Amino acid sequence: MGLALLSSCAAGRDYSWPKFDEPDEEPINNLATSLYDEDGRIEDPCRDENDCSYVHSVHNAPASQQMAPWQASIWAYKYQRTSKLPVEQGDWAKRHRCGGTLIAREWILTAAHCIAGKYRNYTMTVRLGSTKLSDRSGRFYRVLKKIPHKYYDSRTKANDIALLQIEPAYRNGVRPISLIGSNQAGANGSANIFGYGKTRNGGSSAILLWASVDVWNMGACQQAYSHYPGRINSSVICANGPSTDTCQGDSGGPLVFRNKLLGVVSWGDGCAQPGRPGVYAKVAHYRNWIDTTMASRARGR
Ligand code: 4AZ
Repeated sequence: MGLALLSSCAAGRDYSWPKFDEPDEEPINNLATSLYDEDGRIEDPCRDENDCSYVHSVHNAPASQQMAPWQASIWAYKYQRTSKLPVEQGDWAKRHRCGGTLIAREWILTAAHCIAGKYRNYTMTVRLGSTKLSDRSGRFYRVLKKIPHKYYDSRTKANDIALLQIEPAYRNGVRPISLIGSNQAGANGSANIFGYGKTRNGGSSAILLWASVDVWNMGACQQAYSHYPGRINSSVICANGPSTDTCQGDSGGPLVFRNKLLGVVSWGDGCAQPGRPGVYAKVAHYRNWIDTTMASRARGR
């Protein structure tokens, strides 16, 4: 009887528990899988409370899968070895390069700079269902399409937003996040950041971290970045905390406001520098682009 009740509930809702078995993607032979960052460093910053990451506050914590069921880690690598660096540090290494956010079963929202420029000809795969880079949890999903915003400008970082179409992700613990409504476009107050990016010590984090940040008003942020005229406008949101910020490796990842996606990690002057907040692509501003891009691809165009 209990079971019947359960299944009738499930039938009425779009429950997305695994419909089929999803084996892990086969490891790719002859390819190094690496946890090192560009500088060959990696840390698990929360071994010691005091050296936790930029993505860190007094109540800092490693994030659990439940807290961040939509967090993606974008892994990228080149087939050809292109530098003299040790394999595990070079372009050849298959490793975490950027964050991303699952916004629909087959769509990841990320930053354009994560897939443009030198990353254009990297092979990419998206890891979901995991909060640790170093174990075998979660699963890698194939990237079917990379769609940077048409007007992304690598110099000014304008329109630093992109969509990745992946194999549909139905897996326990993996769930898309809702996008912020335009009525909350001017959200202020505190929001949360998540990522595996650089920490206070300069290395990447092997575990997903989160922290709280405050959303700035646009005028204050324009002043903070007055040396970059025109870059702070209604298409971005600025946020940081007293000692928390996103950093390299967090790019493409989420800024979350009341369980909704508010921003996409884009750029900033350094990391966790007082008076220099992180700059995020504002999801509400790109809502049309996101919706129409997903819809047209879904119709196969
Ligand atoms: C980066 O290099 C980067 N403090 C990302 C975020 C911020 C700075 C740099 C924000 O990808």
